[in-house]
Amino acid sequence: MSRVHQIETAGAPEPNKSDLRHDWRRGEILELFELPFADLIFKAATLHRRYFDPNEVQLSQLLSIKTGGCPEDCAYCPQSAKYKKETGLEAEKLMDVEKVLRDAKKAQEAGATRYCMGAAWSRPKDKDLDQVIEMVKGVKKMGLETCLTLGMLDQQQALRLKDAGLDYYNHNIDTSPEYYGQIITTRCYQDRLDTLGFVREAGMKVCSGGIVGMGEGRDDRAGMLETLATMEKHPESVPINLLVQIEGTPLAGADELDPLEFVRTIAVARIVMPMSYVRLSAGREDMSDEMQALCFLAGANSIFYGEKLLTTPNPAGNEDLKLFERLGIRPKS
Ligand code: SAM
Ligand code: DTB
Ligand code: SF4
Repeated sequence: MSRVHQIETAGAPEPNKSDLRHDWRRGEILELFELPFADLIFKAATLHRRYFDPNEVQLSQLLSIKTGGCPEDCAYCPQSAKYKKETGLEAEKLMDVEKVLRDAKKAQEAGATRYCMGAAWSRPKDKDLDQVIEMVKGVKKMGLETCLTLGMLDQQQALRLKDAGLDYYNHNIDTSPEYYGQIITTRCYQDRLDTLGFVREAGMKVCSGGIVGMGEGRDDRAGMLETLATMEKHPESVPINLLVQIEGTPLAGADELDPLEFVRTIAVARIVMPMSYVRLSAGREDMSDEMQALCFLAGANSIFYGEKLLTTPNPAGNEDLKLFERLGIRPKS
């Protein structure tokens, strides 16, 4: 390793108290959003390299193990049964364990280190959890990190998943508490926080973030980050999704977010949660290489990898690797 590289990334592994805060106020977060762009990116990049190698990006691959037919009404989601007539998305049953394991193996061979399995459920039934646990065990045996996103959990279910060896549970808060009611009416913000509490108490790592570009204001983007950054322990993984607009869902046709505002959101997430992985999540198909490069500069250090998210396309793996090469980024091993 060159001396220059050592100096640049020789960050203190121990958290500095003034960096790692849990008492962020909305106004302070908004002040970060309002900084001149260069100042904001510099601040975020400085923290990024204090705690991470800025030239390393973690790769997570997703699979929808149970698609469509969901009873919730999330306005962005093509998998809600409520918009089925408009989206034409057919509900499928839970996938076979073997098929999931074959896909996980391919993801690993392509370079992913974490495998995330998602189900279009409001909450899993205990019977379904038996089959999902077999998937987790099989994927873990391959040496991949495991992540599930199955909707709300109760305390017992969280403990069962922990016992099965699950590493991460993903459950997004999606937006600010104030804007949430505009997006979902079938469950409330507190339900989400309760599930995250059970996941944390059970001893699993938390993956939680949200979506921007849903017509929310900057105050809501700040409010979403405030909720995450004031948790007793920050989520280890923070996915920031740019809305993928899907024909037939209520959010199709929403005003597009200024790409630089998206980059600002990534930078602010990096600043308020300096030790978390900030994932550039859904929406990369609509981002230029230059926009993604700015996001990495602003502190994003994880992506969804592989040509499909849950139901929508994602850039092909070789395209991502080409971009990494141009930027001197290495996939995290
Ligand atoms: N049903 C479970 C739940 O909602 O918790 C798990 C699967 S759900 C599809 C996982 C997350 O995907 C949602 O919380 C949301 O943040 C994200 N998501 C869904 N549709 C999206 C879209 N069209 N654009 C961006 N993100 C989306
Ligand atoms: C997350 O924050 N984003 C992912 C994952 N966690 C489950 C899902 C994105 C879904 C995008 C729309 C689709 O493919 O259906
Ligand atoms: Fe269901 Fe999850 Fe889609 Fe909401 S985001 S409709 S809970 S699959």
